[in-house]
Parts: sequence; structure tokens; C-alpha cells
Amino acid sequence: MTEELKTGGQKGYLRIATEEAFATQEQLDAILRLVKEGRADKGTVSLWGFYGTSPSERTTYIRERLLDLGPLRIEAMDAAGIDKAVLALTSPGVQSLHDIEEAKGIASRANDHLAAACEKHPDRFFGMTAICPQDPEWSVTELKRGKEELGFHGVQVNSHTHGHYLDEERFDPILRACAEMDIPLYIHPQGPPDPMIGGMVEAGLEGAIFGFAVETSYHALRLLTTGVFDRYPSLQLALGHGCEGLPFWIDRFDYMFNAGVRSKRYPRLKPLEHGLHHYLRNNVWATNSGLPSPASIKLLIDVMGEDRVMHAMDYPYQYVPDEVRLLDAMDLPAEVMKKFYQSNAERLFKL
Ligand code: 1DF
Ligand code: MN
Repeated sequence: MTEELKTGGQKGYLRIATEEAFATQEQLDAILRLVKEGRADKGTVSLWGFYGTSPSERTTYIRERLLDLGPLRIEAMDAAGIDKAVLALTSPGVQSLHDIEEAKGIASRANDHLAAACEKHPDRFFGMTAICPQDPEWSVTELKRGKEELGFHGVQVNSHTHGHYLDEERFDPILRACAEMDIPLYIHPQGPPDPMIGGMVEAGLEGAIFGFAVETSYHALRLLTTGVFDRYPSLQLALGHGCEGLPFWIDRFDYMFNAGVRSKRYPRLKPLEHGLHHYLRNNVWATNSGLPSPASIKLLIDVMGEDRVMHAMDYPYQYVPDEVRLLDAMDLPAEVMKKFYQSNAERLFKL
């Protein structure tokens, strides 16, 4: 597969990549300081202890590429035929940090830095706001600034915050702000929190290979089963990595959820206004980051509908232009290909 990939829409669609990562030096410095001091959780120690210090070719490449919001990234997008990138501060954002004032400063300076890059490349780069869920009220203010002053198109939360999840009452202002300001919420993985990680690091499985999806699908399922979308019917949640597997499992979730509710097994789980399928088809969007196979994408479309499945590359962690060639060759109708690569992202993120 060597056909040259071009931007510009010759195939009948622009290609928009929706889970693209950047970092700031002060973010990485702060995380690495925690790791060195032995104050980071195990997932962060494993992730950034590796990406932040390993001299391997992969980690050197990724560090350099994360820190660039200019020519290297544009060149990589051009070479893979990616017209537009939706960018977010790389996982775990500032969510591993303990000093909340420091974390908020790092997040808001990362937002300023990203906004400047988007202004310089207005047809290529589109930002999502970084927040600091450790301080929900501040996060609401930053979300408003991100949307109204910086021109951002969504918010990325890197899953749990010190083992806490967005369905918990303390985070309600964040969910309400997303719903009221019509800001898509992208829940991106990070490593499982210490109480969940168990033997995953020893097994080499806590990261993007597996633990990310386990923890993030758990997070999303908590939102679905505790009625967050009955509380905020307009809230729109985006998930990467094939919706973190949820569509594959949905029938089981639905059956067992209903069985548990009918028998009043768990005090927290109450009847919902709709079946779980309804929320997947009305409140959740999937990207195919990390999953370039047509079979996965077709399953997502079957379960969620063709209007909610979007393309993502996960640059620089999984920069494989051949995946674009594989996806270009999917046997889907032209209008579905355009929705997948272009128009669904335009609709969700208002590009
Ligand atoms: C990795 C993968 C790291 C993804 C990421 O952020 C990330 C990785 C730190 O390969 O370790 O966003 N990913 O989304 O697949
Ligand atoms: Mn990612």
C-alpha cells in the first residue's frame, strides 16, 4: 500500500483526526517531578516514567512530536492526508498532580499555547480545553473561557481524577456546564487508579494495550448507568478506541442492568428513562483511535448509527499512515465514508 495520501478532499471527503495529543514542557516536567518524588500513582509512574525518560526510538519520537504544534505536526498530517486535527493536552493532562494551584496554572497556560497554535493554523488545528477536575468550579470557568475566548470545540478529561469519576456529585458542575454550553466531553484514557490497577503493571497491561480501555469504559458505563444522561439529555460524550469497547458489550450491559434494577440489587442503580442502547445512539460518539480495522468500524456503525462514528489517528502515539489507506478502502457507501472522516466531526465539534 503505497498510494500517496493527499489532503484536500479528492476522495470526496476531508479527513479529520479527532484524538490528537500535544504536551507542554511544564506539564511533562511537573508529572516527572511527581514520578521522581514517588508521589505519582502507579499508572502515571508507568506511563510517564517510560515516555518521559526512556531513550528508545519510540519515546524520543513521541516526546519531540508531543511538544510540537508547528511544522513537524503539519508535515505529518500532510503525509498522512489528514486535513484537520482536533487537539488535546496529552493524558493524564494535569489530573495526576496534587498541587491544585500548579495544576490549574499548567492547564490554563496549555490552553493559551494551544489557542495560539490554532490561530496560526486556523484551517488545520482545532482545540479542546484542558481542565483541572480537582477544582470543578475553576474548571467551569476555564471551559467558558475555552469556548468563548479561545475558540475551542470541546473538553478532554483524561478519565479518573485520583480515582474519582465524573458521575460523582462533586463533578456535577462540569457536566452541567458541558450540557448548558453545548461543549462535547471527550473522556480520554489514562492508567487505572491505584485501587484498580492490581497486577496490571507487572503483567505489562495497564497502558494503552488494555488498562486504558478497561478503566475508561468503566468510567463511561458509570455515567450511563447512574442516569447522567437523564439529568442532562443534551450532554454529548465522545470516547476513543472504538467507544472503549462499549458497543460490543451493549446487549450484556443492557440485560444485566435491567435484571439488577428489577431486583433492586444495588441502591445506586435506578430505572432509567431509556434503555442503554438509547444513550449510545443519542449521547455518545465513538472514534476509531487505535482501531483501524473496518470490522471494528462497521460494528460501531451498526450499534451506534452512521452519524456518531468518527475518525481519529492518535498522533503521535499511533501514527501509521497505512491505517488511513486501509480505512480509505473500506467498502462503505460514499456518504457514510464522508460522515466517518469528515461531517460527523464537523457536527459534533462545530468545526
Ligand atoms: C498511549 C496511547 C499514550 C494513547 C497516550 O497518552 C494515548 C500509549 C499518554 O501508547 O502509551 O493517548 N492512546 O490514546 O492510545
Ligand atoms: Mn489518545
